Amino acid sequence: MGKFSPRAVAGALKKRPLPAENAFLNTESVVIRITSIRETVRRREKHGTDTPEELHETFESRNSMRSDIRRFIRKIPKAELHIHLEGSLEPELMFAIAERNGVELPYHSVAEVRRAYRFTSLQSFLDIYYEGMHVLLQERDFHDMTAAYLARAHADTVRHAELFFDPQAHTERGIPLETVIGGIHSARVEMENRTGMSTRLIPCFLRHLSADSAMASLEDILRFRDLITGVGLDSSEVGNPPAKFTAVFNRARAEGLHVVAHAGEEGPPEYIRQAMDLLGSERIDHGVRCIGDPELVERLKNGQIPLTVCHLSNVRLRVFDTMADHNLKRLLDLGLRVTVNSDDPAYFGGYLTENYLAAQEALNLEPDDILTLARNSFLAAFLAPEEKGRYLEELDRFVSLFPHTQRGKRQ
Ligand code: ES4
Ligand code: ZN
Repeated sequence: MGKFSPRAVAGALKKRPLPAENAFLNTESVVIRITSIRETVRRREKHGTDTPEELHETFESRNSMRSDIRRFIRKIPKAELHIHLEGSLEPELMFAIAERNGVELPYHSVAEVRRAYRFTSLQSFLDIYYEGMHVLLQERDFHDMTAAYLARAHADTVRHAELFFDPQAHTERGIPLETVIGGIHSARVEMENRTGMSTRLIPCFLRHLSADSAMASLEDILRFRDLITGVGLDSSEVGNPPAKFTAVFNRARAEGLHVVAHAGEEGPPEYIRQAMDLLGSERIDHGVRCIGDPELVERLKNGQIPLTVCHLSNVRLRVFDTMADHNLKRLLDLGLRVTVNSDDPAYFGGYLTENYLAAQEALNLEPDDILTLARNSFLAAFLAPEEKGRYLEELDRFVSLFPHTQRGKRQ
């Protein structure tokens, strides 16, 4: 008997009465409905459908099941650990800011902007991404961009977000770092007060620029040491190995900053090793190309080094041909500490719920996989143990409403 069969779910429900506090989650019928719809769809797929009525019913069932799963995904408490704030700048806001700043964009409409978002590689994206952020001039612009992202994240039940931004992309254009950090920080404080969510800031160094430029940027950043949790490394990966920035990251670690780095997105497994061995990277951003190196996979597993995976991004940047080809589920099944993240949601077509949903659909994730991903997101966060504990307890309370996700409860 499958774990989604009505009998299994009904039996579990009997043993464990559901707390009646959430309008969506508290009814037995919803859980049983997900189960029976899923069974029906599977049976139909196996044995085929014959009448148009049955086909229609299958279609309806699919839609209904999809909306139930979507709701489960949206509601589950989670953390986001890999989001570039500048990559959350939606075309609508880009236009509004451009207008108020008197900046001319090379596009006439939002639709034209979106049409330009067809990428063939990381670099083809980065060229457009750096161009897009040219509208950001005033503190208010950084504030509005950050507030818009955090409101969107809150709607996805993101309880904790660690926010990347690219100081050099702004200071190189003559925008002082206080303008950038001032805007981001005030939005953070406002949204934390309004929603109770927590946030952290992680400025990243642009690896296509020199190590000297990164070191100068670090000194600039250290003027705001109290507002910063860690540092990261992003931009054009191939040809700019982590080794180039060893001295910069030594200095950052000496300041007690956390360290992360993009590695193994387009670059080879060797870059992941360098990120850990030379930079002291505590998490690997992307890291999906580790799969070509079994020894490295073993090391990532044994050390439970978190990978902040962004599969919508990977498919849009052609790291994988299709979502069905993505190795997220494989990495998860190998026991790696995988997390799901949105990277540059305004450019890649989805925030966190869409990312989870895309993986669920293409890779057939079970509820327990979703739970593991959410749990991993808190375990991998740069939070004090008691803060982590608080979020994990909330997750446990959520889980207790779903008897068919027992495996996810304890790891
Ligand atoms: C990025 Cl997807 C990605 N990769 C590397 N650097 C980045 N900066 C913003 N998005
Ligand atoms: Zn990234």
